[in-house]
Amino acid sequence: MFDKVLIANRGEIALRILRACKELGIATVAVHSTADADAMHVKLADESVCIGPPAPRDSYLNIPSIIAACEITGADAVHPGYGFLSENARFAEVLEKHKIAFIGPTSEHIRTMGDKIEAKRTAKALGIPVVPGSEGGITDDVEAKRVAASIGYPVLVKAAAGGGGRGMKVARTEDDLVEALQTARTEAKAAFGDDAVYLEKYLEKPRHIEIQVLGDGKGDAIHLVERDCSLQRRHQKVWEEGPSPALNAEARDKIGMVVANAMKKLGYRGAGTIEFLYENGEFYFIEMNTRIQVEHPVTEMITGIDLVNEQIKVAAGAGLSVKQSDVKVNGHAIECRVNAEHPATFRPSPGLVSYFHPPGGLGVRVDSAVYQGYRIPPNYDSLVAKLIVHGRTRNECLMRLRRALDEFVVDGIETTLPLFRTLVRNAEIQDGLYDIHWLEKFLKNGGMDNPV
Ligand code: MV4
Repeated sequence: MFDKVLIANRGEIALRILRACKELGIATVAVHSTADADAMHVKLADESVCIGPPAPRDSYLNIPSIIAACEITGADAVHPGYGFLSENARFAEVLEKHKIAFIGPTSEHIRTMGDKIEAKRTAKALGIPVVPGSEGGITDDVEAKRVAASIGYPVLVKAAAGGGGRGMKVARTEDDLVEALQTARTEAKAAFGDDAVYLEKYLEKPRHIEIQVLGDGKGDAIHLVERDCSLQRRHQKVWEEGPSPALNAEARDKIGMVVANAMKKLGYRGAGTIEFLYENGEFYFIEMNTRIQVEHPVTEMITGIDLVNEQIKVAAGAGLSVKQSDVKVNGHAIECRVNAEHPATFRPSPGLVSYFHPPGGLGVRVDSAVYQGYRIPPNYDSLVAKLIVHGRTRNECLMRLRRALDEFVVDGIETTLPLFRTLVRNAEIQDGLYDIHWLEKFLKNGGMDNPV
Protein backbone atom coordinates (compact mmCIF):
# COMPACT_ATOMS: atom_id res chain seq x y z
CA MET A 1 0.00 0.00 0.00
CA PHE A 2 1.08 3.62 -0.49
CA ASP A 3 2.79 5.48 2.37
CA LYS A 4 1.87 8.99 1.29
CA VAL A 5 -0.68 10.28 -1.21
CA LEU A 6 -0.63 13.77 -2.71
CA ILE A 7 -4.08 15.10 -3.54
CA ALA A 8 -3.92 17.21 -6.69
CA ASN A 9 -7.26 18.92 -6.13
CA ARG A 10 -9.26 21.20 -3.83
CA GLY A 11 -12.73 21.55 -2.33
CA GLU A 12 -15.00 18.75 -1.24
CA ILE A 13 -13.33 16.09 -3.42
CA ALA A 14 -9.96 16.79 -1.77
CA LEU A 15 -11.65 16.14 1.60
CA ARG A 16 -13.28 13.01 0.26
CA ILE A 17 -9.88 11.63 -0.82
CA LEU A 18 -8.21 12.70 2.47
CA ARG A 19 -10.83 10.75 4.41
CA ALA A 20 -10.27 7.60 2.33
CA CYS A 21 -6.49 7.89 2.83
CA LYS A 22 -6.84 8.39 6.60
CA GLU A 23 -9.01 5.28 6.89
CA LEU A 24 -6.31 3.31 5.04
CA GLY A 25 -3.57 4.70 7.32
CA ILE A 26 -1.96 6.63 4.45
CA ALA A 27 -0.30 10.03 5.07
CA THR A 28 -1.70 12.93 3.02
CA VAL A 29 -0.29 15.94 1.22
CA ALA A 30 -2.51 18.82 0.16
CA VAL A 31 -1.51 21.20 -2.61
CA HIS A 32 -3.11 24.62 -2.89
CA SER A 33 -3.03 27.92 -4.73
CA THR A 34 -2.51 31.21 -2.91
CA ALA A 35 -6.30 31.75 -3.07
CA ASP A 36 -6.79 28.52 -1.08
CA ALA A 37 -4.42 29.11 1.84
CA ASP A 38 -7.45 29.03 4.22
CA ALA A 39 -9.16 26.10 2.51
CA MET A 40 -10.33 23.11 4.54
CA HIS A 41 -8.33 20.55 2.54
CA VAL A 42 -5.13 22.35 3.59
CA LYS A 43 -6.18 22.27 7.26
CA LEU A 44 -7.06 18.56 7.23
CA ALA A 45 -4.01 17.23 5.38
CA ASP A 46 -0.88 16.08 7.20
CA GLU A 47 1.27 18.38 5.04
CA SER A 48 0.63 21.05 2.45
CA VAL A 49 2.50 22.72 -0.38
CA CYS A 50 1.59 26.01 -2.07
CA ILE A 51 1.87 25.37 -5.82
CA GLY A 52 1.14 28.78 -7.30
CA PRO A 53 -1.21 31.71 -7.90
CA PRO A 54 -5.04 31.47 -8.08
CA ALA A 55 -5.40 30.85 -11.85
CA PRO A 56 -5.81 27.06 -12.28
CA ARG A 57 -3.30 26.90 -15.16
CA ASP A 58 -0.63 28.26 -12.80
CA SER A 59 -1.43 25.97 -9.84
CA TYR A 60 -3.87 23.01 -9.94
CA LEU A 61 -3.05 22.43 -13.65
CA ASN A 62 0.68 23.08 -13.31
CA ILE A 63 2.30 19.66 -13.81
CA PRO A 64 5.91 20.66 -12.94
CA SER A 65 4.76 22.31 -9.68
CA ILE A 66 2.80 19.21 -8.66
CA ILE A 67 5.69 16.87 -9.49
CA ALA A 68 7.97 19.14 -7.43
CA ALA A 69 5.50 18.95 -4.52
CA CYS A 70 5.66 15.12 -4.75
CA GLU A 71 9.47 15.15 -4.71
CA ILE A 72 9.67 17.59 -1.77
CA THR A 73 7.22 15.62 0.37
CA GLY A 74 8.16 12.13 -0.79
CA ALA A 75 4.63 11.23 -1.91
CA ASP A 76 4.48 7.85 -3.67
CA ALA A 77 1.08 8.37 -5.31
CA VAL A 78 -1.18 11.15 -6.62
CA HIS A 79 -4.96 11.22 -6.56
CA PRO A 80 -6.23 13.73 -9.14
CA GLY A 81 -9.90 13.89 -8.04
CA TYR A 82 -12.19 15.18 -10.83
CA GLY A 83 -11.63 18.07 -13.23
CA PHE A 84 -8.15 19.68 -13.30
CA LEU A 85 -5.57 16.97 -14.29
CA SER A 86 -7.82 13.96 -13.69
CA GLU A 87 -8.17 13.11 -17.39
CA ASN A 88 -4.84 14.45 -18.59
CA ALA A 89 -2.96 11.52 -20.18
CA ARG A 90 0.32 13.43 -20.19
CA PHE A 91 0.10 13.99 -16.40
CA ALA A 92 -0.42 10.25 -15.84
CA GLU A 93 2.57 9.59 -18.14
CA VAL A 94 4.87 12.08 -16.39
CA LEU A 95 4.00 10.51 -13.02
CA GLU A 96 4.73 7.03 -14.42
CA LYS A 97 8.16 8.32 -15.55
CA HIS A 98 8.86 9.68 -12.06
CA LYS A 99 7.85 6.35 -10.49
CA ILE A 100 4.91 7.99 -8.73
CA ALA A 101 1.63 6.08 -8.94
CA PHE A 102 -1.32 7.79 -10.63
CA ILE A 103 -4.52 6.81 -8.82
CA GLY A 104 -6.51 6.24 -11.99
CA PRO A 105 -6.33 4.27 -15.23
CA THR A 106 -3.32 3.97 -17.55
CA SER A 107 -2.38 7.02 -19.61
CA GLU A 108 -3.28 4.94 -22.68
CA HIS A 109 -6.87 4.36 -21.53
CA ILE A 110 -7.22 8.05 -20.60
CA ARG A 111 -6.01 9.05 -24.06
CA THR A 112 -8.31 6.61 -25.89
CA MET A 113 -11.41 7.75 -24.01
CA GLY A 114 -10.45 11.44 -24.33
CA ASP A 115 -10.89 11.20 -28.11
CA LYS A 116 -14.63 10.72 -28.58
CA ILE A 117 -14.23 9.00 -31.98
CA GLU A 118 -11.63 6.57 -30.58
CA ALA A 119 -13.78 6.03 -27.46
CA LYS A 120 -16.82 5.15 -29.55
CA ARG A 121 -14.82 2.82 -31.81
CA THR A 122 -13.40 1.11 -28.71
CA ALA A 123 -16.79 0.82 -26.99
CA LYS A 124 -18.35 -0.71 -30.10
CA ALA A 125 -15.49 -3.23 -30.46
CA LEU A 126 -16.03 -4.19 -26.79
CA GLY A 127 -19.70 -4.98 -27.43
CA ILE A 128 -21.22 -1.81 -25.95
CA PRO A 129 -24.21 -0.45 -27.91
CA VAL A 130 -23.41 2.91 -29.54
CA VAL A 131 -25.48 5.63 -31.23
CA PRO A 132 -25.86 4.92 -34.97
CA GLY A 133 -23.54 7.22 -36.93
CA SER A 134 -20.38 7.61 -38.95
CA GLU A 135 -17.65 4.98 -38.59
CA GLY A 136 -14.98 7.37 -37.30
CA GLY A 137 -14.45 10.96 -38.41
CA ILE A 138 -16.18 12.73 -41.28
CA THR A 139 -13.83 14.44 -43.72
CA ASP A 140 -16.05 15.67 -46.56
CA ASP A 141 -19.59 16.89 -47.13
CA VAL A 142 -20.47 14.17 -49.65
CA GLU A 143 -19.60 11.45 -47.14
CA ALA A 144 -21.56 13.31 -44.43
CA LYS A 145 -24.67 13.47 -46.64
CA ARG A 146 -24.40 9.77 -47.45
CA VAL A 147 -24.10 8.79 -43.74
CA ALA A 148 -26.94 11.16 -42.72
CA ALA A 149 -29.23 9.76 -45.41
CA SER A 150 -28.53 6.21 -44.25
CA ILE A 151 -29.13 6.85 -40.52
CA GLY A 152 -31.92 9.35 -41.17
CA TYR A 153 -32.42 12.93 -40.02
CA PRO A 154 -32.16 14.63 -37.56
CA VAL A 155 -28.42 14.09 -37.11
CA LEU A 156 -25.90 15.58 -34.70
CA VAL A 157 -22.42 16.78 -35.63
CA LYS A 158 -20.02 16.28 -32.70
CA ALA A 159 -16.39 17.28 -32.11
CA ALA A 160 -13.94 14.39 -31.53
CA ALA A 161 -12.10 16.45 -28.91
CA GLY A 162 -15.42 17.65 -27.44
CA GLY A 163 -17.31 16.79 -24.32
CA GLY A 164 -19.48 18.97 -22.18
CA GLY A 165 -21.63 19.69 -25.23
CA ARG A 166 -19.21 22.08 -26.92
CA GLY A 167 -18.95 21.93 -30.70
CA MET A 168 -22.28 20.06 -31.13
CA LYS A 169 -24.68 21.02 -33.95
CA VAL A 170 -28.06 19.49 -34.86
CA ALA A 171 -28.98 19.17 -38.55
CA ARG A 172 -32.63 18.47 -39.45
CA THR A 173 -32.20 18.57 -43.23
CA GLU A 174 -29.40 18.07 -45.78
CA ASP A 175 -29.15 21.87 -46.17
CA ASP A 176 -28.65 22.24 -42.39
CA LEU A 177 -25.96 19.58 -42.50
CA VAL A 178 -23.43 21.45 -44.64
CA GLU A 179 -23.72 24.48 -42.35
CA ALA A 180 -23.60 22.35 -39.16
CA LEU A 181 -20.39 20.64 -40.32
CA GLN A 182 -18.79 24.02 -41.04
CA THR A 183 -19.72 25.60 -37.66
CA ALA A 184 -18.89 22.46 -35.66
CA ARG A 185 -15.42 22.29 -37.27
CA THR A 186 -14.73 26.00 -36.69
CA GLU A 187 -15.91 25.81 -33.06
CA ALA A 188 -13.97 22.61 -32.39
CA LYS A 189 -10.78 24.08 -33.87
CA ALA A 190 -11.13 27.22 -31.72
CA ALA A 191 -12.06 25.39 -28.50
CA PHE A 192 -9.83 22.29 -28.70
CA GLY A 193 -7.31 22.94 -31.51
CA ASP A 194 -8.70 19.88 -33.30
CA ASP A 195 -11.35 20.16 -36.02
CA ALA A 196 -12.16 16.44 -36.30
CA VAL A 197 -15.94 15.81 -36.22
CA TYR A 198 -18.25 12.82 -36.46
CA LEU A 199 -21.93 12.23 -37.09
CA GLU A 200 -24.64 10.60 -34.98
CA LYS A 201 -28.36 10.06 -35.14
CA TYR A 202 -29.85 12.86 -32.98
CA LEU A 203 -31.90 11.45 -30.11
CA GLU A 204 -34.72 13.89 -29.32
CA LYS A 205 -35.76 13.10 -25.74
CA PRO A 206 -33.29 10.73 -24.11
CA ARG A 207 -32.35 10.34 -20.47
CA HIS A 208 -28.70 10.50 -19.42
CA ILE A 209 -27.92 7.26 -17.61
CA GLU A 210 -24.37 6.38 -16.59
CA ILE A 211 -22.93 3.15 -15.24
CA GLN A 212 -20.25 3.13 -12.54
CA VAL A 213 -17.44 0.62 -13.01
CA LEU A 214 -14.39 -0.51 -11.09
CA GLY A 215 -11.55 -2.48 -12.67
CA ASP A 216 -8.43 -4.02 -11.15
CA GLY A 217 -6.26 -3.48 -14.26
CA LYS A 218 -5.63 -7.23 -14.48
CA GLY A 219 -8.77 -8.32 -16.28
CA ASP A 220 -11.33 -8.24 -13.50
CA ALA A 221 -14.04 -5.56 -13.47
CA ILE A 222 -17.46 -5.02 -11.91
CA HIS A 223 -20.34 -2.60 -12.46
CA LEU A 224 -22.03 -0.73 -9.63
CA VAL A 225 -25.32 -0.05 -11.36
CA GLU A 226 -26.43 3.29 -12.76
CA ARG A 227 -27.04 6.92 -11.92
CA ASP A 228 -29.62 9.03 -13.73
CA CYS A 229 -28.11 12.44 -14.45
CA SER A 230 -30.75 13.79 -16.82
CA LEU A 231 -31.38 16.93 -14.77
CA GLN A 232 -28.78 19.28 -16.18
CA ARG A 233 -28.47 22.94 -17.13
CA ARG A 234 -25.98 23.96 -19.82
CA HIS A 235 -24.31 20.56 -19.49
CA GLN A 236 -23.84 21.04 -15.75
CA LYS A 237 -25.46 18.30 -13.70
CA VAL A 238 -27.79 19.63 -11.04
CA TRP A 239 -29.54 16.60 -9.52
CA GLU A 240 -28.37 12.98 -9.81
CA GLU A 241 -30.06 9.87 -8.53
CA GLY A 242 -29.73 6.14 -8.43
CA PRO A 243 -31.11 3.76 -9.34
CA SER A 244 -32.73 5.41 -12.38
CA PRO A 245 -36.54 5.74 -12.09
CA ALA A 246 -36.65 4.66 -15.76
CA LEU A 247 -35.09 1.18 -15.42
CA ASN A 248 -36.30 -2.14 -14.07
CA ALA A 249 -34.01 -4.78 -12.52
CA GLU A 250 -33.82 -6.78 -15.75
CA ALA A 251 -32.69 -3.83 -17.91
CA ARG A 252 -30.23 -2.77 -15.18
CA ASP A 253 -28.58 -6.19 -14.95
CA LYS A 254 -28.44 -6.56 -18.72
CA ILE A 255 -26.62 -3.30 -19.48
CA GLY A 256 -24.52 -3.66 -16.31
CA MET A 257 -23.16 -7.02 -17.42
CA VAL A 258 -22.43 -5.73 -20.94
CA VAL A 259 -20.41 -2.88 -19.44
CA ALA A 260 -18.60 -5.04 -16.84
CA ASN A 261 -17.60 -7.56 -19.53
CA ALA A 262 -16.35 -4.74 -21.75
CA MET A 263 -14.19 -3.36 -18.92
CA LYS A 264 -12.76 -6.84 -18.28
CA LYS A 265 -11.77 -7.14 -21.95
CA LEU A 266 -10.22 -3.65 -21.84
CA GLY A 267 -8.26 -4.50 -18.68
CA TYR A 268 -9.50 -1.24 -17.20
CA ARG A 269 -7.99 -0.07 -13.89
CA GLY A 270 -9.73 2.12 -11.33
CA ALA A 271 -13.09 3.86 -11.27
CA GLY A 272 -14.82 4.81 -14.49
CA THR A 273 -18.20 5.83 -15.82
CA ILE A 274 -19.80 4.72 -19.06
CA GLU A 275 -22.29 7.39 -20.18
CA PHE A 276 -25.35 6.43 -22.17
CA LEU A 277 -28.33 8.12 -23.68
CA TYR A 278 -31.42 6.02 -22.97
CA GLU A 279 -34.49 6.32 -25.18
CA ASN A 280 -37.38 3.93 -25.91
CA GLY A 281 -35.83 1.15 -23.86
CA GLU A 282 -32.47 1.25 -25.68
CA PHE A 283 -29.01 2.28 -24.43
CA TYR A 284 -26.62 4.24 -26.64
CA PHE A 285 -23.01 4.82 -25.50
CA ILE A 286 -21.85 8.43 -25.80
CA GLU A 287 -18.68 8.81 -23.70
CA MET A 288 -16.54 7.24 -21.00
CA ASN A 289 -15.16 9.22 -18.05
CA THR A 290 -11.92 7.82 -16.66
CA ARG A 291 -12.11 9.51 -13.25
CA ILE A 292 -14.05 9.53 -10.00
CA GLN A 293 -17.10 11.71 -10.62
CA VAL A 294 -18.78 14.45 -8.62
CA GLU A 295 -21.90 12.29 -8.20
CA HIS A 296 -20.08 9.13 -7.00
CA PRO A 297 -21.72 9.35 -3.52
CA VAL A 298 -25.07 8.33 -5.06
CA THR A 299 -23.52 4.97 -5.89
CA GLU A 300 -21.81 4.74 -2.50
CA MET A 301 -25.10 5.33 -0.70
CA ILE A 302 -26.99 2.59 -2.58
CA THR A 303 -24.20 -0.01 -2.65
CA GLY A 304 -22.30 0.76 0.59
CA ILE A 305 -19.02 0.49 -1.37
CA ASP A 306 -16.32 3.12 -0.79
CA LEU A 307 -15.30 3.99 -4.36
CA VAL A 308 -12.27 6.10 -3.44
CA ASN A 309 -10.95 3.33 -1.15
CA GLU A 310 -11.26 0.90 -4.09
CA GLN A 311 -9.50 3.35 -6.44
CA ILE A 312 -6.53 3.55 -4.06
CA LYS A 313 -6.38 -0.23 -3.59
CA VAL A 314 -6.33 -1.06 -7.29
CA ALA A 315 -3.77 1.67 -8.00
CA ALA A 316 -1.53 0.03 -5.37
CA GLY A 317 -1.99 -3.34 -7.12
CA ALA A 318 -3.98 -4.78 -4.21
CA GLY A 319 -7.01 -5.69 -6.33
CA LEU A 320 -10.69 -5.00 -5.70
CA SER A 321 -12.20 -5.85 -2.32
CA VAL A 322 -15.64 -6.48 -3.85
CA LYS A 323 -17.00 -9.03 -6.31
CA GLN A 324 -19.97 -8.53 -8.63
CA SER A 325 -22.11 -10.68 -6.33
CA ASP A 326 -21.35 -8.26 -3.44
CA VAL A 327 -23.02 -5.42 -5.35
CA LYS A 328 -26.66 -5.08 -4.33
CA VAL A 329 -28.92 -2.08 -4.81
CA ASN A 330 -30.12 -0.95 -1.39
CA GLY A 331 -32.88 1.67 -1.60
CA HIS A 332 -32.52 4.98 -3.38
CA ALA A 333 -30.20 8.00 -3.25
CA ILE A 334 -30.44 11.54 -4.64
CA GLU A 335 -27.66 14.12 -4.81
CA CYS A 336 -28.24 17.88 -5.10
CA ARG A 337 -25.30 20.06 -6.13
CA VAL A 338 -25.71 23.15 -3.99
CA ASN A 339 -23.84 25.92 -5.81
CA ALA A 340 -22.91 29.47 -4.83
CA GLU A 341 -25.19 30.85 -7.52
CA HIS A 342 -28.47 32.70 -7.78
CA PRO A 343 -31.17 29.95 -7.81
CA ALA A 344 -32.96 31.27 -10.92
CA THR A 345 -30.33 33.20 -12.94
CA PHE A 346 -27.34 31.04 -11.88
CA ARG A 347 -25.15 34.14 -11.56
CA PRO A 348 -22.10 33.10 -9.46
CA SER A 349 -22.18 34.37 -5.87
CA PRO A 350 -18.77 33.88 -4.24
CA GLY A 351 -17.93 35.56 -0.93
CA LEU A 352 -18.07 35.17 2.83
CA VAL A 353 -20.22 32.36 4.25
CA SER A 354 -21.47 34.10 7.40
CA TYR A 355 -23.55 31.17 8.63
CA PHE A 356 -23.40 27.48 7.66
CA HIS A 357 -25.69 24.86 9.10
CA PRO A 358 -25.77 21.61 7.10
CA PRO A 359 -28.58 19.10 7.68
CA GLY A 360 -28.05 15.75 9.37
CA GLY A 361 -29.87 12.68 10.60
CA LEU A 362 -30.45 9.20 9.22
CA GLY A 363 -29.70 8.84 5.52
CA VAL A 364 -28.25 12.33 5.10
CA ARG A 365 -24.69 12.95 3.84
CA VAL A 366 -23.17 16.35 3.12
CA ASP A 367 -19.87 16.46 1.21
CA SER A 368 -18.52 19.99 1.54
CA ALA A 369 -15.28 21.86 2.20
CA VAL A 370 -17.16 24.99 3.32
CA TYR A 371 -17.16 26.17 6.94
CA GLN A 372 -18.75 29.15 8.67
CA GLY A 373 -16.47 32.16 8.16
CA TYR A 374 -14.96 30.71 4.96
CA ARG A 375 -14.69 33.03 1.96
CA ILE A 376 -15.55 31.21 -1.29
CA PRO A 377 -12.97 32.41 -3.81
CA PRO A 378 -14.19 33.55 -7.25
CA ASN A 379 -11.52 31.55 -9.11
CA TYR A 380 -12.98 28.04 -9.12
CA ASP A 381 -16.26 26.16 -9.61
CA SER A 382 -19.15 27.29 -7.43
CA LEU A 383 -19.91 24.01 -5.60
CA VAL A 384 -20.74 24.75 -1.94
CA ALA A 385 -21.94 21.31 -0.90
CA LYS A 386 -23.29 18.07 -2.25
CA LEU A 387 -26.34 17.00 -0.32
CA ILE A 388 -26.84 13.26 -0.72
CA VAL A 389 -29.91 11.63 0.78
CA HIS A 390 -30.69 7.94 1.06
CA GLY A 391 -34.03 6.22 1.63
CA ARG A 392 -35.33 2.65 1.48
CA THR A 393 -37.56 3.67 -1.43
CA ARG A 394 -37.47 6.60 -3.86
CA ASN A 395 -40.45 8.06 -2.07
CA GLU A 396 -38.79 7.87 1.34
CA CYS A 397 -35.70 9.44 -0.23
CA LEU A 398 -37.78 12.34 -1.63
CA MET A 399 -39.48 12.97 1.74
CA ARG A 400 -36.12 12.93 3.51
CA LEU A 401 -34.60 15.21 0.87
CA ARG A 402 -37.40 17.73 1.38
CA ARG A 403 -36.74 17.69 5.13
CA ALA A 404 -32.94 17.98 4.70
CA LEU A 405 -33.26 20.88 2.24
CA ASP A 406 -35.50 22.73 4.69
CA GLU A 407 -32.88 22.25 7.42
CA PHE A 408 -29.93 23.49 5.33
CA VAL A 409 -28.94 27.12 6.07
CA VAL A 410 -26.23 28.98 4.15
CA ASP A 411 -26.06 32.75 4.75
CA GLY A 412 -23.89 35.49 3.25
CA ILE A 413 -24.01 34.18 -0.33
CA GLU A 414 -26.76 33.10 -2.70
CA THR A 415 -27.14 29.37 -3.25
CA THR A 416 -29.21 27.06 -5.42
CA LEU A 417 -31.00 25.62 -2.34
CA PRO A 418 -34.31 27.31 -3.35
CA LEU A 419 -34.11 25.56 -6.75
CA PHE A 420 -33.92 22.16 -5.04
CA ARG A 421 -36.72 23.01 -2.60
CA THR A 422 -38.85 23.79 -5.66
CA LEU A 423 -37.77 20.69 -7.62
CA VAL A 424 -38.40 18.25 -4.75
CA ARG A 425 -42.02 19.47 -4.60
CA ASN A 426 -42.58 19.17 -8.39
CA ALA A 427 -45.00 16.41 -9.48
CA GLU A 428 -43.01 15.35 -12.57
CA ILE A 429 -39.81 15.10 -10.55
CA GLN A 430 -41.65 13.12 -7.88
CA ASP A 431 -42.91 10.77 -10.61
CA GLY A 432 -39.42 10.47 -12.15
CA LEU A 433 -40.78 11.72 -15.46
CA TYR A 434 -37.95 13.83 -16.87
CA ASP A 435 -35.46 13.77 -19.74
CA ILE A 436 -32.27 15.74 -20.51
CA HIS A 437 -34.28 18.80 -21.61
CA TRP A 438 -36.70 18.89 -18.65
CA LEU A 439 -34.80 21.33 -16.41
CA GLU A 440 -34.03 23.91 -19.09
CA LYS A 441 -37.69 23.88 -20.21
CA PHE A 442 -38.83 24.18 -16.58
CA LEU A 443 -36.60 27.23 -16.06
CA LYS A 444 -37.58 28.82 -19.38
CA ASN A 445 -41.27 28.41 -18.50
CA GLY A 446 -40.84 30.33 -15.24
CA GLY A 447 -40.44 27.34 -12.94
CA MET A 448 -38.43 29.49 -10.55
CA ASP A 449 -40.73 32.56 -10.62
CA ASN A 450 -42.13 31.54 -7.24
CA PRO A 451 -39.35 29.64 -5.47
CA VAL A 452 -39.99 27.79 -2.21
C1 MV4 B 1 -26.36 13.58 -27.87
C2 MV4 B 1 -27.69 14.08 -27.73
C3 MV4 B 1 -28.64 13.58 -28.60
N1 MV4 B 1 -28.30 12.68 -29.55
N2 MV4 B 1 -26.09 12.68 -28.82
C4 MV4 B 1 -24.34 16.53 -24.71
C5 MV4 B 1 -23.00 16.48 -24.10
C6 MV4 B 1 -22.36 15.24 -24.54
N3 MV4 B 1 -21.86 14.55 -23.39
C7 MV4 B 1 -23.38 14.46 -25.27
N4 MV4 B 1 -24.55 15.29 -25.37
C8 MV4 B 1 -25.62 14.91 -26.10
N5 MV4 B 1 -25.38 14.00 -27.06
C9 MV4 B 1 -27.04 12.26 -29.64
N6 MV4 B 1 -26.72 11.37 -30.58
C10 MV4 B 1 -27.96 15.01 -26.73
C11 MV4 B 1 -26.93 15.44 -25.91
C12 MV4 B 1 -27.31 16.39 -24.88
C13 MV4 B 1 -27.27 16.02 -23.51
C14 MV4 B 1 -26.78 14.79 -23.09
C15 MV4 B 1 -26.72 14.47 -21.76
C16 MV4 B 1 -27.19 15.36 -20.83
C17 MV4 B 1 -27.67 16.59 -21.20
C18 MV4 B 1 -27.71 16.95 -22.54
C19 MV4 B 1 -28.22 18.17 -22.92
C20 MV4 B 1 -28.26 18.51 -24.24
C21 MV4 B 1 -27.80 17.62 -25.21
